[in-house]
Amino acid sequence: MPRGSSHVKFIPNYIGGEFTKGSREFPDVNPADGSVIAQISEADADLVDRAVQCARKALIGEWGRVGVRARAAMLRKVGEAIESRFDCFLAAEVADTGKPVSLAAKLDVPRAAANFRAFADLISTAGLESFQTETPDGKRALNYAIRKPLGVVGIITPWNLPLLLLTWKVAPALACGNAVVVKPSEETPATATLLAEVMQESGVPDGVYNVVHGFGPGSAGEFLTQHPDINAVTFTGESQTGAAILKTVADSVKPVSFELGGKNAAIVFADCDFEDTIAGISDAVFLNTGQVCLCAERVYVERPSFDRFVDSLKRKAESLRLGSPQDPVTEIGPLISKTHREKVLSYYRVARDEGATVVAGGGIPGFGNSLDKGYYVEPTIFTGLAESARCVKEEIFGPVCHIAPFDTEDEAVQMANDTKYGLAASVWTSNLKRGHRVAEQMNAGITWVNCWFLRDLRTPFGGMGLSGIGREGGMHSLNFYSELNNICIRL
Ligand code: NAD
Ligand code: 6OH
Repeated sequence: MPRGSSHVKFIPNYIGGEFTKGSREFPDVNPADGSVIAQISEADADLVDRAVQCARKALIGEWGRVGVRARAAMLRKVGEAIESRFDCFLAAEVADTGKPVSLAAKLDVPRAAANFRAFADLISTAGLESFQTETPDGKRALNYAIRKPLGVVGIITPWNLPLLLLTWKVAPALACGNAVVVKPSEETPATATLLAEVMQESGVPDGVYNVVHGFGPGSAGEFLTQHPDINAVTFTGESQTGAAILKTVADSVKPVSFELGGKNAAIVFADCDFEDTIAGISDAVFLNTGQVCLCAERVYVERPSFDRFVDSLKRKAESLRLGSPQDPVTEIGPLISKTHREKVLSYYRVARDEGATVVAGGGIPGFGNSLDKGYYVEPTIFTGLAESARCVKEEIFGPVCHIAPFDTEDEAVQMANDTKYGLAASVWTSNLKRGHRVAEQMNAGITWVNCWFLRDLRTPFGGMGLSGIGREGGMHSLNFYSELNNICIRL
């Protein structure tokens, strides 16, 4: 990768198989200490246009003639190449996000390789429906569908699981024969750019995978979604950004797939396996410093267990090791940015103003070293808020939850569903009949029983309400990233 000055890395765009410099640069900041780790090259409207044209050229060139078997083989190579450069991806992801190295090593990088493998397997075996048709007036026909690429897909992703979420979309898009232009988050550009090197090495033809860097409005994100020659947009990020993108693509009626925010509930019954539940809820609230769209920010606990649960989760929260992302024992890193920390701390203040009891945390930790310049906040637990409080209604996206008691199953279901979002929920009980009964009533795209963020890449993934449009995962991804052409042959 080309380098800028001798001190910081330079992160270029990747267009038509070439690492390309834009006209402006902006800094890539390490959230653990506020230091500048790289200069990122911003793509202007001309460069975004060039990326889209290169993608289109690839579709009518060599890539358009690559069959399913060869595509699957290429995706497997990409998965292997990610694994053989595991340490590079790990270092880049940890430096950009500030997430603990132990987490990125078990979650982000392995999932990126798994995403490519899963869609290589799926596209190799996926069939389509066919029907032998008999009409009322006696005609006979054979109907069958074939899968064609959508064309050029714009992929826009957030900063919380940068490589995992990018590859979750790139892998099925390429499996279906599309060419992509990706716009990773301005906060976390490194791994999308490293992936470009892997694409080159793995024989993916030039123009099939393009990366443009920059921001949303008035920058690469908006230039991409406004571009008349893209055929679809797939986006993961905030609900209000999804709304802005929907408006941008409305006039040209482009297909969209949106995975958006959440205000997810966890329901804990008194008969749960208590220790497992505390460990599970601690992950659900605090993993990745609470910056996972699936995180539980609302925890409802059956009243007989409420005091014990609050006390145990408090002890767990206070025992979590905050520290340098590079330290293998660190469990909690910083938030992504200064601005995001201000947002999270403003919710900590709002909660107090709304009358919350601060059970744990609520402030900024002190380290007495360079980490004090990082964007850390304490893992935080509130109780005592009304269900109408802003901190119970709005997505905070930090290491924080509110815990409220409930008396009946119906009351728990009603409180959990009282949200405009609908991404994920979890139910904790040793009564599996009840686990199913409650899960079935959740207004959510995904409900886990006695677990959280346990993923099978073949299952439908997405949200309802403000949490998204459509589902990806397994065949749902293949169906979004393809045009199905039904052919009817008169027999
Ligand atoms: P964001 O919406 O601010 O940014 C996401 C991406 O969109 C970035 O690449 C950004 O540059 C781009 N963008 C912003 N405005 C744009 C515009 N007008 N046009 C085109 N592109 C634009 O989100 P974020 O802050 O990076 O991520 C955090 C949010 O993402 C949270 O709300 C979280 O819940 C959500 N999220 C959802 C999922 C999911 O699967 N449902 C997964 C991860 C994150
Ligand atoms: C949101 O922050 C996490 C999303 C996770 C996935 O999209 C996934 O496929 O696991």
